[in-house]
Amino acid sequence: MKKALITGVTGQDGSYLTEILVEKGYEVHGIIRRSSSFNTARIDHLYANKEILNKKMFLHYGDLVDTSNLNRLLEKIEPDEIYNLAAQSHVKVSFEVPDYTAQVDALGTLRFLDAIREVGLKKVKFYQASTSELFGKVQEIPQSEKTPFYPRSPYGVAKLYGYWIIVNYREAYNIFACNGILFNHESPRRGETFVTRKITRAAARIVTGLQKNLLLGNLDAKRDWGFAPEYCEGMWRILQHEKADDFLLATGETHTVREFTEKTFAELGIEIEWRGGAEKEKGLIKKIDLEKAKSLINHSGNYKNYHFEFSSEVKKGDEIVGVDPNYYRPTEVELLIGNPAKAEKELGWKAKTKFEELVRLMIKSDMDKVLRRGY
Ligand code: NAP
Ligand code: F7E
Repeated sequence: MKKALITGVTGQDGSYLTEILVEKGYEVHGIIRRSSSFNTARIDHLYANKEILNKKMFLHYGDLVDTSNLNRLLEKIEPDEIYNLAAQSHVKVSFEVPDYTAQVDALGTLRFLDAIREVGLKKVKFYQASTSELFGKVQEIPQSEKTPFYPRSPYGVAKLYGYWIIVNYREAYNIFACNGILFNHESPRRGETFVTRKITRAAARIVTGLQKNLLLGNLDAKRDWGFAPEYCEGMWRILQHEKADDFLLATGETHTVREFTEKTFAELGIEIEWRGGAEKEKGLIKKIDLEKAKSLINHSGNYKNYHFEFSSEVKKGDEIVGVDPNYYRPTEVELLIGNPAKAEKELGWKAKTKFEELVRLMIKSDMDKVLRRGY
């Protein structure tokens, strides 16, 4: 039985990767942080499963800023594969906490690589969660593994250090260390402050009367959005490649935040009309089609005979989207679109879920949560 160690196991990707590796027969060890409130919601279903907890999945307290803790865990677990997913992962927040972001995202990677050397794990394979944010102010369209980097945030710069320290330790010490340069990947488990989930969650709350409107920042930023579980499977494939190397995972399509918003509301039968510009721009309800919303909800199978109605507060002409400049970033990444040709050819990996399907599965999940739990 192979042993994997995952940092960031409580995050979006960590939770999917744990499921994938358990399914493949791995013994999975996850590092969790101490928190003043519960932070294990994404892995609670695994935790509650008696066949999995302490049989196939083991949890350990730790933190990427604690060197002695990492050394002890590596000595105790002796993993075959390490997936370093832990990070202060929010780009906007990294402008507020740049030092901490560097401590975790840059030096955390170094601490881990050094712990591998210290403990003498010669055969271990190491996956580093690198990111399309390395491309920042893009030097080429679309971006590939060969495109020069130009990060635009403390997060991007910290991850750039992580990227290069992986390459350096691979070359200097022959460690099997790989970068996965992953473009944005989303899911129903995406954190609620990232834009996709913020939109689908707000839309579900607006049509049910729990929230009045949705305030966003830059509506015209473009992203290459894929589906997270597919990208986590790609991480595993990267470590199974015969030679340690760096790979880019993306869909090859790009869409604006505005399109994501329009598509989300369209799934609920709401057509948006945009008025005004820049900070004064507003999204108003142009048309409402209740049957469309009903078909989305009933399609999930959970609400076959459920009589869904829009909240009485939702009417034609309502301003349901607005712009709040507080969500702008001091330096923005305007356009990302990846070329995944190398991963497709050498790993046989391909993004299957494209934009429309991604939006649909996320809004369906948030409608389900609102109707089931009323959150
Ligand atoms: P996420 O949901 O924000 O999860 C981050 C994880 O890191 C959480 O488990 C968090 O723990 C943990 N963490 C944060 N600081 C830590 C520290 N000091 N020590 C130990 N653990 C710490 O992120 P994600 O979307 O799953 O992304 C996974 C990784 O891929 C991250 O490194 C991210 O930067 C990178 N990435 C993500 C994307 C994307 O589109 N999702 C794309 C490219 C790269 P808590 O649960 O306790 O907060
Ligand atoms: O922003 C714009 C925002 O925060 C996407 C992380 O997983 O992917 C993620 O980073 C775009 C940006 O993701 C709001 O300005 C508009 O242009 O969802 P996001 P991100 O910054 O792309 C990369 C690959 C990672 O590596 C990161 O870890 O949307 N935007 N209005 C907004 N963004 C947010 N969060 N909130 C808004 O209200």
